[in-house]
Amino acid sequence: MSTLQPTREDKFSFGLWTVGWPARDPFGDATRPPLDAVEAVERLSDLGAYGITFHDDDLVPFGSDDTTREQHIKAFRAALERTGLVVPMVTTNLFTHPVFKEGGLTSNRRDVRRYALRKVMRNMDLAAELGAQTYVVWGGREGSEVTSAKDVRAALDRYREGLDTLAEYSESRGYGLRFALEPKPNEPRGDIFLPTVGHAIAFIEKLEHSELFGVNPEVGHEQMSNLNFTHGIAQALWQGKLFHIDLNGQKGPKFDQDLIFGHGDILDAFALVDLLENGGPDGGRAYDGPRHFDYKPLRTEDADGVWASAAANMQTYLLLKERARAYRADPEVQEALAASSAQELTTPTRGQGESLEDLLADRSAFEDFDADAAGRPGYGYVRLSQLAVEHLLGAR
Ligand SMILES: [Mn+2]
Repeated sequence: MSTLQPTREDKFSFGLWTVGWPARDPFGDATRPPLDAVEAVERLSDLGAYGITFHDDDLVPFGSDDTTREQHIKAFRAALERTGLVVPMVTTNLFTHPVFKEGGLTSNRRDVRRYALRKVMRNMDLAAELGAQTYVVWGGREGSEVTSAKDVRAALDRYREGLDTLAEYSESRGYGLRFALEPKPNEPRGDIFLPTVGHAIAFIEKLEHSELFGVNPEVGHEQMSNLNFTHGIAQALWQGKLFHIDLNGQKGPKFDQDLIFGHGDILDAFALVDLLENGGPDGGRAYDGPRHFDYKPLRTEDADGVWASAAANMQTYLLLKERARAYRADPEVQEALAASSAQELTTPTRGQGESLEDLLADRSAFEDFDADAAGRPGYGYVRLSQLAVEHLLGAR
């Protein structure tokens, strides 16, 4: 294995539910014992992570009484203080308990929606107490199997009302949380509302406090829709809406595989890390938030395999970061980029101060333009693509 050592500056974080997944799936029982939250904090810290995140019910089992709840939180907080691990993000489980089988914030039943709101708000208190800045909302049960049974416009009204209420709560308590909506097309519902990054960003514009809302795109979730994840991230960045990111691996449109980051579409993972690390205006980081892994250690693995998989996520990210840097620094890559006119895309299509009438009067733009000649030369993308592959394979 590679010897790249993650540091806190890399900002790697993990969900408690990832390393803690006992590997129960729809067809089989758990293959691993439950993992204590304190052990998760200690092991992740030892491996070089900087943060840990959780759903309310990951940390405190659903239905625990107040005394038990306090004990869990106390032990967790002590482990954080001992290790220096932080909690950058917190989220709510609105999907496991049968009460949410028809949705949380968009359930047809009003009492369920009110209960869901209160469940989120209680956990927001804890999030703020632990210093979290981001609150993720994944509406896994917000959707339907029977399209005709659900008034989607009414559901979106209720979704908006629920999120507006949560933002109002955060503001009224001075928590200063930013909310990140996590899109997913399906699973566990047949169809989930806000299925892609694009749907979520459009929906956010309709919220009262839209400035407090962004997205938390997950690699596999977009790829389940057969979409280009890096394009989705680039648009989220362009719109100022990349509030958080969930890294993992997926092999095309099928069930949510939650593989180790890079263990699905490695070329897209390479492009993604290049964008995140080198895509800023100064060639630096385009996104400075947590590099959060939301994956599942394979069901075939024992406890050693769980920690090996946590390390593998970070190793793969760091290797891709190193490869992306080498790729950018390679003179041949720069030459190929220049040959493909890549830089020219940053030049505005209209000249400075060029009016619409000027554009219409410019005969070189249309009447005298030789479209056939302009259509002849190639862009040399094969060369660029192969250079990326050679860098990825360590051949350069
Ligand atoms: Mn996720």
